[in-house]
Amino acid sequence: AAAAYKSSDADGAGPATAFDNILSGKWPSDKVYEDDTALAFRDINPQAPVHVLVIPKIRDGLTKLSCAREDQEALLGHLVYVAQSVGKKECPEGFRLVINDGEHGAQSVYHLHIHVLGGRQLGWPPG
Ligand code: DGP
Repeated sequence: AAAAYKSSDADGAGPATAFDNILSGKWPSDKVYEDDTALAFRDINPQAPVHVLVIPKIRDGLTKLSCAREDQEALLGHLVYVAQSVGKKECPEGFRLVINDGEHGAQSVYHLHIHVLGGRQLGWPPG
């Protein structure tokens, strides 16, 4: 069974985000995958026909990728694994994973998330 999310899981490293409300069930989300440590749901403002966000259920300091600690390597690997499984299933012709980090990375929600984008031909480089 998936571990229940508690609002006290949010640490002092950053304010609560919209994703806390999704994890607690306060706000609805279109979930595509869930396990003990990861949740995947559709982005509210999709930039492609498939646009899914993969997040850790417990932020534990991961406001952004560059806050990662060495003891979180396995969790990061798991999130990438979940992201590729969503991409492979929903975008058989290919997809892109994106992690925006900080201001220049155009990050807006400070709870680590991997964007899974696909369902159309994507351009390169991104803006
Ligand atoms: P980023 O710029 O990388 O921090 O992307 C944050 C993404 O989160 C952005 O594409 C919109 C999405 N988002 C923000 N709030 C919500 C929400 O309440 N629900 C869902 N499903 N997505 C959200």
